[in-house]
Amino acid sequence: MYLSRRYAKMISPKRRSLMLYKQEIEKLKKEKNAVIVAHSYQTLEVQDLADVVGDSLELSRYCAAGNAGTIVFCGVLFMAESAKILSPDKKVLLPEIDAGCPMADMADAKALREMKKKHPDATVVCYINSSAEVKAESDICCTSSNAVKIVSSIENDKILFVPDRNLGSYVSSMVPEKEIILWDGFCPIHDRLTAKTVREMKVKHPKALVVAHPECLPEVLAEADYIGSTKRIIEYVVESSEEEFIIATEKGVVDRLERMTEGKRIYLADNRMLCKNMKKTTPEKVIDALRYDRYEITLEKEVIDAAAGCLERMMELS
Ligand code: CIZ
Ligand code: SF4
Repeated sequence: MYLSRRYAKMISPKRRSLMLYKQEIEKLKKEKNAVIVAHSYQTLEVQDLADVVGDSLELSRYCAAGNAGTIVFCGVLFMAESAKILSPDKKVLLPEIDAGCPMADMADAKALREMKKKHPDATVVCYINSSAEVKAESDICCTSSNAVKIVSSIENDKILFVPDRNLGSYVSSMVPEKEIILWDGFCPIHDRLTAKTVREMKVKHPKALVVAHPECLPEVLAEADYIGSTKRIIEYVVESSEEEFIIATEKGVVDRLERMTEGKRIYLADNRMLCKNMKKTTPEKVIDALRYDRYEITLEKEVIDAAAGCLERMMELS
């Protein structure tokens, strides 16, 4: 894309620099045979640079299926690790090395090994929001889209669920016949939303439907009209004939929905539901990732092999 001087003067400096970034990114992508993928919690500016926007599993699957040699993963560390596990021969780059996930950091492999010793007869199910090492110690992975299905399909009635206690307790309410031992982890962004705030929002917007992510507290889920993963939340709101929604998940989903649903009114349940780690990636960092091949995700072969088994068992069942 060439910007004529006259046209360039008519647009805002911010938009102009974004257009120039896009130009340079396209050039670098061709040179490096690269793709850019972005999670729905990324800023719209970053989402606009991506070849595909979605949840962690969709994005990892997209990367594994394509033939790009380099993947720029705009998200947080566990997501880029999952892409590397499923595409070990590709170069996976995380543009911001400090973009971690506090919930994933609440479980480490050593502590999980100790917990497994206490419950040797339990099947270990790990949420995709976990490190590669935790996946390598687990029997099967799940996402918020398929957690109920995965746990239901396990023959064993005793499950150790790691690390999200809120998603785990939601699954437990849906599959009451299983004994589910919960790890004490949580997402600080979803966990800070209270049922009181949701009730206040309902009073302010009495016609709105409450749509919540299962990482929210059980008391919040009790107030919801619909519970689902980011992908399901987006599908539900887009397809619904209703016009007003209170969204209980990270702000990026609200930004995306506002664009996708003209005329619908979309409210974030609590303005504090903003994941700082997800917002660390910027267009400048995406360009630098492509220019300087940074920051490359590397994992030990044994970790990749064991974690791949955990992810592949999930994919066979979903
Ligand atoms: O799996 C994902 O991408 C996350 C973190 C949440 C979701 O519900 O999609
Ligand atoms: Fe982790 Fe929560 Fe941020 Fe998702 S929103 S990356 S679970 S801290």
